Amino acid sequence: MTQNSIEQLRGDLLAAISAAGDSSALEEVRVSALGKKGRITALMKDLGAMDPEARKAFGQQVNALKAEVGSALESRKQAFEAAALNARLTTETMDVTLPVRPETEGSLHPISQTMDEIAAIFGVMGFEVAEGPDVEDDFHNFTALNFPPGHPAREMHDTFFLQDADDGERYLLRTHTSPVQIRTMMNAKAPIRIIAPGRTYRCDYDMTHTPMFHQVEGLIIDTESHMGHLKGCLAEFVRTYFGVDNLPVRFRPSFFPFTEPSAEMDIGCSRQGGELKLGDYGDWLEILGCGMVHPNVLKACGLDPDVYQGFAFGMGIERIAMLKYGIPDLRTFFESDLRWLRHYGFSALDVPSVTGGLNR
Ligand code: 2U9
Repeated sequence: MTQNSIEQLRGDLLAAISAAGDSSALEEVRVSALGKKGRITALMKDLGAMDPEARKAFGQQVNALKAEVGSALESRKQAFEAAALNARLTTETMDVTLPVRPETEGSLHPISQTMDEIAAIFGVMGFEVAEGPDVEDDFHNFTALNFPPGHPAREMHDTFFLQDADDGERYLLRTHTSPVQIRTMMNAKAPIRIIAPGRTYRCDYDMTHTPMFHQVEGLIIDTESHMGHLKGCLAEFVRTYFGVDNLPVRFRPSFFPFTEPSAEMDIGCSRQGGELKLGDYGDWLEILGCGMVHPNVLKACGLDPDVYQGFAFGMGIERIAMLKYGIPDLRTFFESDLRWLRHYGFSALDVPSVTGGLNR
């Protein structure tokens, strides 16, 4: 092939590229030039039969042609893509001022709604939400929380253990969200004011227990918080959450390894006629556990119990959701029954807030 015919080919191909009306026409030009049987590809094949001197000079010309045609194809391709995008942008419009359709399909699960409500109430009191892993080790789930070595909760019977790990550590599914507070105490500086909502796991299944359930726990660590603050904080919580201003509360002594003293809190109710009503009716319903953080727990987290103190509490989220929303059966929370979800679900647009309304 001569110099002139390379020039001729160059002119033909560049003209065909400019003349291509759309991307499929452009693709045809590309294949005719650079495809397996393309005209530039054929030139490359000719190189093999040439003597070294001629091959060098001709090879450079063919390579230059290939690069020039390649970049012309690319810029024409980009021009088509930009034109297609512009066409879409002008024809596909969206009116962002339209109101949201009321019949949106999805809804918030009552557990998510209840967690949001809890976070809104404690948020106003200055608590932050803390999270941690579902898979924990023995130290964060038990040892640091002052569980003695033979405590029944540590046994296979109650706890889901994972298969033995290579590092010799015994991993498990957390049986409460307390490890989150342990991790926070070990990593953050006092004062600490957190709630830890999340999934927890226990090897139990009957009318009132599911192997996975949700808890929220709270923790305050500083140098002066005491049982009086705990009572005020939790009374305020239940009155706001249930929307009953005069809801009576009482505290009964109890025992947990991680708190001393420990207590259980009851709220006022009535069970007359088989119907449960919350309020000042003379009867009592247990709602949560609480206490002052045990000195051994403070020590395990590197805090001096002669300087730091604080209170903690814990409650089951399914239980307080069932009470507020009249959901009679715990197991239905996890059945993914669409009719149940439509009935008990919440609109994602009704974001709970203490001032904006928590109780529909
Ligand atoms: C740290 C220190 C103390 C969290 C607490 C309870 C009492 C409690 C149960 C309620 C119902 C769990 O879901 S339930 O079965 N919880 O009664 N929880 S005090 O105390 C802590 C946590 C972490 C570092």
